[in-house]
Amino acid sequence: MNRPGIAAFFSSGASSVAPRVDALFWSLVLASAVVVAVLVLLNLTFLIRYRRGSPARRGPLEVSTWKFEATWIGLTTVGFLGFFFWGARVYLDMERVPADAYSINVVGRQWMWDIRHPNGRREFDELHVPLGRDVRLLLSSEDVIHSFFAPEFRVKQDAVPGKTVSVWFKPTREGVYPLYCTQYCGTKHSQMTGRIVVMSPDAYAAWLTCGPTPRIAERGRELFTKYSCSGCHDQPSQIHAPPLLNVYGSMVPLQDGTFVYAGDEYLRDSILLPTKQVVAGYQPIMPSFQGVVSESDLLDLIAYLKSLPTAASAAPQPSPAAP
Ligand code: HEC
Ligand SMILES: [Cu+2]
Repeated sequence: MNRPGIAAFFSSGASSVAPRVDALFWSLVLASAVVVAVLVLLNLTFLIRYRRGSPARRGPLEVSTWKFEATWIGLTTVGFLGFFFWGARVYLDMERVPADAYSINVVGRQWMWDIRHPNGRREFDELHVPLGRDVRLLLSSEDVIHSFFAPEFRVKQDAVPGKTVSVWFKPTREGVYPLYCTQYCGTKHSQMTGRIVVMSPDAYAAWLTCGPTPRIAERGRELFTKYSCSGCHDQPSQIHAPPLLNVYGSMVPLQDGTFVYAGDEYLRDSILLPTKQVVAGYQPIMPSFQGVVSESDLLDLIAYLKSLPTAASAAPQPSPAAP
């Protein structure tokens, strides 16, 4: 599985975006091949026609060529700009995560992929996903830069310490597919491989509940006390800090008059970089927990914050079983 041959290069992929990426890729290859062929043919023709001693005419041209030149320049410009807009479209669709996507946390660590499903089920170097569902991966790293590469899904994204990035894909074929780390990340980088298992939604729902599911929200609550978040945030408190109910999924007013959507990235930033976005009406007194909480504790803390009554709980995330 981890040794794709030349066949993988021509594989039709296993995600909704794969055929679109492939169509663009092969069209670019074809267009480049046509350009190369034209250039090589013209070169050969001229080499032969104007070789030394040939009787070909070498004087100034007597016919006007501007129409020919304008057409040539015009058509190629429009053609290649077409590729630009086509590529931009595919790229933007890959970048924009659908709002109701199913979120799974993926942490890169020397040298493994540590994966957590919404109910707390955890797995290493293996990622189970439901078929036909928009799956969003919240990627982060605990140490160095890793890169999540799932070629059959046409997904490749760096996992950078200190921030979370989202990628998404929609699996279209059941099966087992390779997963790699494509950023040199130390001695055992080459062994940082895994598998992505695409299952039917029913099988996925069953798989999700059959393993051990630690109560991450409860662990998060303990950590909330351990890191003394509760000292400031639990009401009543001597310190003026926002109560964290109804935060997740809401629009938070900031000191500079703007609003920010409180998703996973915002919660993470609030804990690691509290001064980046200061909530309106509060002083920036919250200490940064960068380097204090581990990536794993951070995910549990976030899980706890998300388990509190939230603005989003009015419109709950669809269950993984629902297609
Ligand atoms: C010294 C008191 C203090 C401690 C300790 C503290 N916070 Fe805060 N926190 C604040 C204050 C004040 C704000 C509002 C100002 C700001 O945004 O920085 C805030 C903002 C937040 C926000 C954004 C809230 C919103 O309404 O958008 C989150 C989330 C958060 N804290 C989580 C935590 C977590 C988790 C911990 C423990 C790891 C923690 N805080 C520890 C004082 C604290
Ligand atoms: Cu790596």
